[in-house]
Amino acid sequence: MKNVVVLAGGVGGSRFLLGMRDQLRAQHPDATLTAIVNTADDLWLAGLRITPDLDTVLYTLAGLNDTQRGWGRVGETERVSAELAAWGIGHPWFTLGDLDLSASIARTSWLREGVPLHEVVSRLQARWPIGVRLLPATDEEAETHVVVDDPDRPGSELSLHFQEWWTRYRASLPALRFEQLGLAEAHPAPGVLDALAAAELIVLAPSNPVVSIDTILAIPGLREALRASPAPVVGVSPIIGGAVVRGMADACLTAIGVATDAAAAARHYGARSGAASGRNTSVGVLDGWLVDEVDASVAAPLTAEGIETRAVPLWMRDPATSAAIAAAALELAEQLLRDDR
Ligand code: FO1
Repeated sequence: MKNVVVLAGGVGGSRFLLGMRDQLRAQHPDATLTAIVNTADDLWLAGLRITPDLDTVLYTLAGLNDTQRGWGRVGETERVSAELAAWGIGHPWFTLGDLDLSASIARTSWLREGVPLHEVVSRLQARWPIGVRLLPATDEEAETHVVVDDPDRPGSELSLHFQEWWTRYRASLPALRFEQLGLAEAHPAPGVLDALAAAELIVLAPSNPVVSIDTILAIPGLREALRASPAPVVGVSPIIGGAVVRGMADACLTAIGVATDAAAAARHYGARSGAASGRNTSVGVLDGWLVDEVDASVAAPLTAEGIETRAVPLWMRDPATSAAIAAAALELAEQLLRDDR
């Protein structure tokens, strides 16, 4: 297994990437690991382009992330943020630390010079030997907005940027639908299609299926590239025992009519081939699926539908458990290749 490509969002994706990196270093030292990271959480704030999932992945792989807060840099201060707040710049519900701001200032400075996002990411990550090639899903802006009933004007709809829906309202306003503004004009970032074509394993990290993974697959050409890839596509359930591991995936899944359980998430991604039933056979991407042992009962039915499913411990408590999940994904991929799926 030499070329592994992981589609990932923020925190869950970062932890999984740590495990996959460790596992490949141990088992396949000549392997390359590429992360295609969600950019639909991104936003303009205080004149700066903020890219939360890319930053979370970069900081985590560099060992600089704040594990307590779940975002930003460890050892952070908020002197600039306090000054901006005094002038009413930015949002009180979206805190940017000083070190974190420096990355956004550098990013915005390059973007204003015409440097595309994938090159900005390459420059930012060059400071730390993280051992993973980071690619934004797209260089273009395709931000997730969440349409809700306007709490101040009953009967009318309000479109919120995902970050406001999540960090200000904690996803408490039921989402009527999700929209990715600018999606039709977006293209896979340079390197993304080549990485998928050269992959020997593609993994959907245990990130939010709706606002982190679907938002990557929705970019024109991305889903087709997965379906056309010769590599097995293995997903890791972000739902354990009917509950999300963290974040707001349950609120998101409910909003699109998908049950918050390990089987429904797999069927949402759909089987790429095999005796699949249900609505997703024409757009399905999955060959394999990992569920936690508490969800072992869904393995047989999903396998019968064309999604080879295994039950393994899925709680990423520490680097060792994350590496074990990565090992399980690699083993499942080997089996799928043997079965020539
Ligand atoms: N999440 C919060 O809940 N509150 C915040 O104030 C906040 C600030 C923030 C700043 C930079 C950044 O990269 C991420 C930040 N996040 C914050 C987390 C962010 O909402 C998540 O990383 C993802 O976008 C959602 O999973």
